Amino acid sequence: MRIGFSRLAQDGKARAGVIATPRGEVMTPAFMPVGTAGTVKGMLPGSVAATGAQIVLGNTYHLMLRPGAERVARLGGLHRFMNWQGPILTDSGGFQVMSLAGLRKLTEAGVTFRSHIDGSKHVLTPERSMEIQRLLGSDIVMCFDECPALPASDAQVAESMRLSMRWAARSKEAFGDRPGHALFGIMQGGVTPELREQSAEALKEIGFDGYAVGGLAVGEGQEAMFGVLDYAPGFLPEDRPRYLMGVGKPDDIVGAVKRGIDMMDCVLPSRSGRTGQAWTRAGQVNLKNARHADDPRPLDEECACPACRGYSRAYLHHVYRSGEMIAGMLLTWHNLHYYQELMAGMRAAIMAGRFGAWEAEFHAARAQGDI
Ligand code: PRF
Ligand code: ZN
Repeated sequence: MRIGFSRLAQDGKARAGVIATPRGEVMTPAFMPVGTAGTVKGMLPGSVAATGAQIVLGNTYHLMLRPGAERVARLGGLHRFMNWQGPILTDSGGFQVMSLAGLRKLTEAGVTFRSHIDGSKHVLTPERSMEIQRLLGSDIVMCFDECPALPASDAQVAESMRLSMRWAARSKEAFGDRPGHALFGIMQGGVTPELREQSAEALKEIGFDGYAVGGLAVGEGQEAMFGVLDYAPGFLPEDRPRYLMGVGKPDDIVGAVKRGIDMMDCVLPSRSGRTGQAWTRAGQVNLKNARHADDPRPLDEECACPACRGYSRAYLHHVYRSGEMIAGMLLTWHNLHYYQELMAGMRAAIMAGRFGAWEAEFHAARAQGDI
């Protein structure tokens, strides 16, 4: 079976659809929780699914260093290893090498770098990244790309984009023909329309199952990001999923979907859950704050997640302050639940042709402040 994408409805530029994979369907717009090292931190796979997530993300960079891709393959692949039977998308490692690794050397061939864990030396190329993602058993494989660190000159962004497009062609060649598995290209080009268009043209020429917008949410700010998203998705084929990598806060996600993005991933809901931050209809709530110490109310009266159904703000504050593991577990669950509710709300609104009204309600609830 080929991985397919069906568009079910469109409202303005916002799209609702479904990605069909041999491991199950993914309704879009979709938010993918990040399971970097073979776990969505603090959550059992069944709990991740209970929040409504239908696909999780894994990372080539982390898994190649520890426990190693060949070892995961010997143990039956990543789905079996982490006990997540739904679809998995893996990032290719290029972005994480540039942001996490120690000493690194970039050449036409690929990147040589030192592990952030033990300083050991490794090489990633488009070919090796495809091999690792195959060993992991990834359902949606990402091209090996380079995302230039900011600040970068126009010439650097252009040169980096062209390198990423040569690597995209090598990724496609190395990926080969693997029915049941998809390969996504990654658009680069910074905040320059001409470079974004050239990148999209190069990717379309090669031909991919889906197309990602990379190189955003790297410090340019929401206004600049939305500026690119006003035109960049329009350069990509309408009949393939569009994935915005590493985004974002709830209002970033809503703005991206409004501009034609179908998939997103971000560590924010899980990472901020571990640091005492909750995301709600009314915006961000900091459970560290002493004002919650005597508050018997749930985090959000209207939320159906276990943290809100079973516990008070006072309890969440207490366990966070006490350094108890359950604090991160409950807040991660709530945050992932909230993110999935957000996606479901947008999906239903797009299907009903009322995305504009839904968006107005989303912003109005946040403007009211604390709940
Ligand atoms: N490329 C890859 N992964 C990514 C990015 C990218 O540009 C980003 C940028 N926000 C996040 N993750 N391969
Ligand atoms: Zn909740």
